[in-house]
Amino acid sequence: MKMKLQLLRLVCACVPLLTIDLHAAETSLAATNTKPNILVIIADDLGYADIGANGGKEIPTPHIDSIATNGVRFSCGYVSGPYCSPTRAGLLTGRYQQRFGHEFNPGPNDTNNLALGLSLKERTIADKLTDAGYKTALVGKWHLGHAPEFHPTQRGFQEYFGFLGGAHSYTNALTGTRNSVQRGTNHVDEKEVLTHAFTREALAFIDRNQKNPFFLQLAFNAVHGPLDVDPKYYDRFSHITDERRRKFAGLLAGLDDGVGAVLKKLRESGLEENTLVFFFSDNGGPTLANTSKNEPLRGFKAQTWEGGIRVPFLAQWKGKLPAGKVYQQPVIQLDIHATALALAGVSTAANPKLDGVNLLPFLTGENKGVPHDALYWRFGQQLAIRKGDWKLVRGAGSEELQLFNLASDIGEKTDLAAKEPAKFKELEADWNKWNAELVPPAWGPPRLVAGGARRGQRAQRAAAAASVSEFLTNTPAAKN
Ligand SMILES: [Ca+2]
Repeated sequence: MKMKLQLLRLVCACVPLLTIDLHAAETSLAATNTKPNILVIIADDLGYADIGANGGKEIPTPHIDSIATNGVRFSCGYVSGPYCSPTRAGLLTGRYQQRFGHEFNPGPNDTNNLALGLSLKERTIADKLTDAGYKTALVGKWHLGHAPEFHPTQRGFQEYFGFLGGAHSYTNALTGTRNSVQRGTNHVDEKEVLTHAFTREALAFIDRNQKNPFFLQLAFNAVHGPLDVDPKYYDRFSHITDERRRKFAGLLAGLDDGVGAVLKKLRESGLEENTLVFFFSDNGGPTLANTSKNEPLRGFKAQTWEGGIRVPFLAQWKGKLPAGKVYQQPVIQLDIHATALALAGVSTAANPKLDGVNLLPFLTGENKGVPHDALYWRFGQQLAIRKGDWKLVRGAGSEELQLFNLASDIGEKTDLAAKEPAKFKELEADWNKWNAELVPPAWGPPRLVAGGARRGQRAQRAAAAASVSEFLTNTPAAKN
């Protein structure tokens, strides 16, 4: 751009009549080129230890890991919901989703109630970035409502290619169902393996938007079940004897290759230095259901133990963020919303107040403080607060509030509630104060214990359902 402006100045200096046009040209260039692109890549049900950057060894993830090498790895990157839809509601609004009742999934696939979806009172990041002049697109999973008014194209996304439910086959397009693949609002008969189709669509979107700022939410459904993997990827892992693990490996490798293709596209398009990339998983791994790994964290998806809420979380922005940095202060996916708005020059002062913060000053070292005094969770009867190294939690399968010091006990094994009563009371009071700002869930829990649960899923669904059924007779508002 600098060269173009210099050329324009030179031309205008020679031809005075063009002076007025110079201003217009500069304004136009500034409008089109100064706002960075924002690419948010979401993995589904990917556990903390599933990526090489977080210590995973069995299944190579070189492309996902490259984001950490070229940018920042968040060792304490969290999501505000321990499963799919709540986390996406938090990302899109930048606010704890329990503030507007989005505590549970609105349903799994095409069987859910049409009345349920992301509150129409909330403005999404795509709404806001559209207003700021961005081209916006969602490629992949939505899971924020099936009714026409909840459709991504009604929620700020100018383009949409994906499915509306919470899960989808990779190899069977479910054509003719409410959960079939759509382009815009048109159902399409997708023939390609879904991970590759999403990659293809992301590449095409970037190709179409070389000259204007864009926001792309690339929400892969990998590595969520079903484990109906592309045979070519399944064949890569003949050394893995466990059949389900082998299929999972194929799904993860497909995801990793998709991420690699998109990163390569940015690089080859000359957009790497003008694009902030985030990568995170929408919740921790459901270890029994899909063989994902959360070690050394305790618990799994649908739990407020670390294994349900601490996830792979990476960012890169060539030339703007340090490369190879490990950022250890707790951050949360709500921050992606606030960071994107800051990049786009959108004021965050307007109501409703965001819970996320702009991470850039913390990552560059400009701000030596911490992004959050505390982070909070509520998921039915389960709850948690993390403040500094301390975590107060009532996790799945536990009746009691327990206190852990994550700096010395990342696996949440040694309850310090009795030893540290002052810290316990402090965190309890903080959580109660936050909880008083929330509303009751706008809808009840999904049918977590559904017929036909596959091996491994039954136990996890039962654990989640137990916490949910407790919640129904004992709401947090009543209890606290
Ligand atoms: Ca998920």
